[in-house]
Amino acid sequence: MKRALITGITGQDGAYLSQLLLSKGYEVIGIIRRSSHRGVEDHRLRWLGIADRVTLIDGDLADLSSLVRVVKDVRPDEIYNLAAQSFVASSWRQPVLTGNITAIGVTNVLEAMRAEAPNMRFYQASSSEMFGKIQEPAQSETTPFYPRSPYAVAKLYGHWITVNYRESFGLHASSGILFNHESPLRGIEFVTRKVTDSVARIKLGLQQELRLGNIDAKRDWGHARDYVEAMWLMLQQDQPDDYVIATGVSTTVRDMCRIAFEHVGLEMNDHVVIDPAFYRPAEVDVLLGNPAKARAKLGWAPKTTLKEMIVEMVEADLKRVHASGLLS
Ligand code: NAP
Ligand code: G4F
Repeated sequence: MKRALITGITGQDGAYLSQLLLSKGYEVIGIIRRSSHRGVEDHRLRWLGIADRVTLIDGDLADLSSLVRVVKDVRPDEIYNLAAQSFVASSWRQPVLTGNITAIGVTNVLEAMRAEAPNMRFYQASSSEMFGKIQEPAQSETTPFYPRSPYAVAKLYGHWITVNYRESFGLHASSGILFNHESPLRGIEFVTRKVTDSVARIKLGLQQELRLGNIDAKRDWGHARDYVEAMWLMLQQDQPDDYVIATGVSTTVRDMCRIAFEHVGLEMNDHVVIDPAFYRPAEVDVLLGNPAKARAKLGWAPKTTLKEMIVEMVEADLKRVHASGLLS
């Protein structure tokens, strides 16, 4: 039985990756940071019905000693580094924390691995945000980076330190440059989930308006369930490498939002209010990935269209609101 260690197991991707690895017969261990709200952090694992099939161990990406201890105790075959301060908008308000976790945290995990288990395989969660002010119309592994937020700057550090440890120490360390991926388990602060949750509430009469920022921004959106499969495939290759994971289709926030409202028979213009409070100090106007390398070398392709995913998210949020008891 293979053993996987996942940092960020309580997040969206950590939950779907756990589900995938369990289905492949892995033993799954995750790092969970200390909180005074014990018992609620594993809500995504519970949503997927797998909370009692994974083991959670205390640790924090900011604390090298905790990572060394966990790697030494667990001795995993594969480590997936998904933990991060991952919300771009927060990274301007908490730039130092973002750097400490999203950038230096990667070195901490790599150092724990180098010291305790240099033969394990490592996955780094890099991001299309690193392309920022895009230098080519469709971004691939060879497109130059131009980060536009403290988050993207931190991710760029995490990306290059992964490449550096691979080249310096011969580690099997791969980096997935993943474009935006969403699901019913997406955090409520990200735009797709903010939209689908609001659409459900508006449909059920609990809310009237939805306040958004720049709805002309374009993103290449895929489903998290499809994207975690690419993470796993990267670590099954003989040689470590870097891969862009995307759909190759870019859509405006406006059009994504329209799909969600239309699914419940509502007109978005009756409810959406543009609020400058949600504009960012520097915006990434458009992202469009070229996943040709992943298709050719990993045999990976996305399975879910944007429309299918948004409908799944709206339906899940309608169920959640019903179950919350707010309607009674
Ligand atoms: P997410 O839902 O925000 O999950 C982030 C995870 O990191 C959570 O489990 C969180 O724990 C954990 N974490 C945060 N700070 C930590 C710390 N100091 N020590 C240990 N754990 C910590 O993010 P996601 O959407 O699943 O994304 C997974 C990774 O892929 C992230 O690195 C993200 O930046 C990257 N990425 C995401 C996308 C995307 O579109 N989703 C695209 C490209 C790259 P708590 O539950 O305690 O908060
Ligand atoms: O959903 P978002 O917050 O995602 P963003 O900034 O693209 O970052 C996500 O994807 C990255 C991969 O490219 C990840 F690395 C990162 O961790 C995260 O998962 O915003 C998407 C777009 C932006 O252009 C934003 O300005 O939507 C625009 N937007 C418009 N109104 C809004 C809103 N975003 C949010 N969160 N909330 C709004 O009200």
